[in-house]
Amino acid sequence: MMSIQSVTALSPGVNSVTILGYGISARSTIDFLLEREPSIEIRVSELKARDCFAGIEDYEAKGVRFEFGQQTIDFILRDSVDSRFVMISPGIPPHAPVIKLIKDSQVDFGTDLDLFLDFAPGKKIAVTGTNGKTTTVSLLADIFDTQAIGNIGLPFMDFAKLKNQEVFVLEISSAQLFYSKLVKQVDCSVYLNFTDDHLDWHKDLAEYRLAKARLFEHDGVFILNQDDNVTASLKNDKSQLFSTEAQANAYYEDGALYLAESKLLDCAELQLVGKHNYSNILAASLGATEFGVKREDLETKLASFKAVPHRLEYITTVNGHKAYNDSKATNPDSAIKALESFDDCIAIIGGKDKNLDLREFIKIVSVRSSYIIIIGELRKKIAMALKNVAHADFSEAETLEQAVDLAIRHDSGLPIVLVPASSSFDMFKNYQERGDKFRQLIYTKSSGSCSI
Ligand code: UMA
Repeated sequence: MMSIQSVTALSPGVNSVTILGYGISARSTIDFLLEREPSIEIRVSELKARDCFAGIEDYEAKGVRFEFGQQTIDFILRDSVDSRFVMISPGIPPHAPVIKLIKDSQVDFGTDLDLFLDFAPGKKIAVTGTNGKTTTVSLLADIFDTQAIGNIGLPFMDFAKLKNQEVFVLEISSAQLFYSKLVKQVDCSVYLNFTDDHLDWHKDLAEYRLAKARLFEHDGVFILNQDDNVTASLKNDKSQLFSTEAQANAYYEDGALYLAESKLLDCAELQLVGKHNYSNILAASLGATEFGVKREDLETKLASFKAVPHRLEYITTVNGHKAYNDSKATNPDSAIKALESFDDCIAIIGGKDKNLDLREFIKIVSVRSSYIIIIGELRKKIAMALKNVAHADFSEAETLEQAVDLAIRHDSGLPIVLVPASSSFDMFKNYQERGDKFRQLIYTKSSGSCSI
């Protein structure tokens, strides 16, 4: 049986794990520990009320103990045990009161990423960056015939269910890096880009940048975007660089992609569009090469790879409008890149206010969209800003359905793009639920079951 000992490079002999937060990372970790380490005591402390969750009794019957509606040090550290590991879910920000309790208590803490790195065999390639992570890890996973794990939505501790245990493809967010202790154990890390994001979680941009940089403290290979000052600043002797602006280890030039100075593919052969996607493909190509994938196999995979859901995903045509779902555009920079793929469109924007600088986004959305519809917590803030843009035509909508109706009624035939530039948590469980709802609304209305 594997042991949890090496997590306890932090403190040997852990025999109790307390998990803070009861989301999918927690459930995956509980399942793994119950099966593989049944002697370990498991506790879960969650701020929301018990009735927000289902299936608790099954876990309780297996000995898992829960605290709901509050997070107390009394519960978290109850019963003297030889050694305890506290696993922090990534949704819990550093300013949460429970984090102060943990730090003050000096107990060992980390994340499910640490548990994964401790238990999982095989090589690990990890991808971070503000935008493009999902596309890049999905492409890498396709190349390695596996599923990507981590921030993409399949928790790290689900690794045990994957068929390919030789290479693990990890999507890692800054929150997952922030609390991690063992992140130096990855073999190769990829940094796509760095822009303003997550200022509702991190205290400032410097903290966000430092958290990302933690993925580049190991001795393996760094794959870095040469076009981005922040990522390029981490360059060392072993780095592999990619660029869509100039020559590098992998680069874009005149409508084609190059690897090690010879042509890989013409962009016309790819299913993905947009320079930001070429950048993701170049990064994945360097990663694949690093782990020994043959060039002809790589070319075949690249040519057949399609856009992932919620990433400029074409849905269908409704009332003469092509509809695209870019619900994964959860920050202004990502939304700008999506908007740059259209000369003109109807943009559905807005969501949770993350205190980000929206000025550049407001400028681009008002140039690239003949009509803008704003939803969510950011509605008033964006409407105020657009009032100062002379030519901007915009409306506010209470719900996503109202927004879709307004878009469909516009008689321009322009593409409709859901491009929120913010996260979804004000109206939806996550960006997937927002994108799924949008897709479903478009399909319903295109089949004529709703009067327009
Ligand atoms: N909670 C507390 N105490 C607090 C604050 C929160 O107990 O002080 C509780 C919440 O009520 C919640 C629980 O913590 O019930 C866990 O929240 P979580 O969001 O960390 O839960 P998971 O379901 O485990 O999801 C996490 C990632 N969530 C976040 O980073 C916010 C998922 O990324 C990720 O897919 C999953 O782990 C598997 O690795 C989502 C995300 O939005 C998709 N990521 C951000 C992004 O992509 O922009 C970073």
